[in-house]
Amino acid sequence: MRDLSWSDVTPETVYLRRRQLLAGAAAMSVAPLAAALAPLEFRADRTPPVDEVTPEPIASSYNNFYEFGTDKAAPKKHAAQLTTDPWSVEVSGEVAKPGRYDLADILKPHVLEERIYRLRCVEAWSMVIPWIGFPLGDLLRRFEPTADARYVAFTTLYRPSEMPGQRSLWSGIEFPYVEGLRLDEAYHPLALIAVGMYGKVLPNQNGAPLRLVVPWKYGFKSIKSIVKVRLTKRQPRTTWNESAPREYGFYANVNPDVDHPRWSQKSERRLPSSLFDQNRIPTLPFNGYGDEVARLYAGMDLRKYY
Ligand SMILES: Nc1nc2c(c(=O)[nH]1)N[C@H]1C(S)=C(S)[C@@H](COP(=O)(O)O)O[C@H]1N2
Ligand SMILES: [Mo]
Repeated sequence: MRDLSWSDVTPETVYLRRRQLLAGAAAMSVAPLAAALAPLEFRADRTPPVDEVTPEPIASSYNNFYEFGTDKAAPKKHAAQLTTDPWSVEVSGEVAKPGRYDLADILKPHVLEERIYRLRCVEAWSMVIPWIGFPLGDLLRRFEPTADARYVAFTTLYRPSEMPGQRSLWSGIEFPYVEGLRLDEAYHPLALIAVGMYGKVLPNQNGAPLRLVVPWKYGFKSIKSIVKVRLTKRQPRTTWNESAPREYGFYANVNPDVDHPRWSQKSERRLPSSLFDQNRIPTLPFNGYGDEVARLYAGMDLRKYY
């Protein structure tokens, strides 16, 4: 499965992957997730990747998930203790249908797709991951946002008993982790709610049981282990922007022309990367998704709205 390219994703492999996903869910004893996934159809995505898929062991062991520690190896080490069943998502704000939705109800109507997306961390490393999920917009529409809804805000689980990073005084950010998007960004078909990767249920360290993936933005927008979704009139607060406003903006579109104050954003280390072979490649505007998303920002000064 390592070097899976787009042309390899035939209906059979997609079918196989669905079975693996279900088997994975059963093996991980996430029974409700397995039950919720069982009736789902799988559909292949239309966005062809141009790069090679990152080896799965790297994508599941080199993580940013401050709830489990700031070290890249900490999430894999500690996230096994996270309970992802039962899980529910509280939907509130500018919607006609607020409420607390069980994970199974969240997933039920959606067709899962595999989408191979680049993930570009602001720390200048990147990966290419075959995600499994469905469009965020399809989920939001079910809650019937009102005419006043202009943004969507997300919150990660706050459970210090299972998240050692939330008990630490050293993380540099406040918990719970929060993120947000403008509603038109959220409705863009590339914005994904992911529940799996590499044909399996998401490992806890990658944000189980459900997370956001916004491939044209820096990784920190892709908030993990979501428990709250709120539609708002005003731009919501976001964790990294509050922690260091000069370094991390609300928009966070991948932009090689706007340097991080402490390092360049012109290139990235495509994992696997080592001391001897950094595997450095140029960073593309909007992480390479400019043809699809640049129109969302027409007329905006992207140096000001970084
Ligand atoms: N709740 C939460 N979500 C988070 C983070 C985090 O620390 N906490 N880190 C973000 C950052 S900075 C990145 S680069 C990606 C990393 O995703 P991955 O570990 O699945 O590759 O998750 C993002 N989502
Ligand atoms: Mo990141």
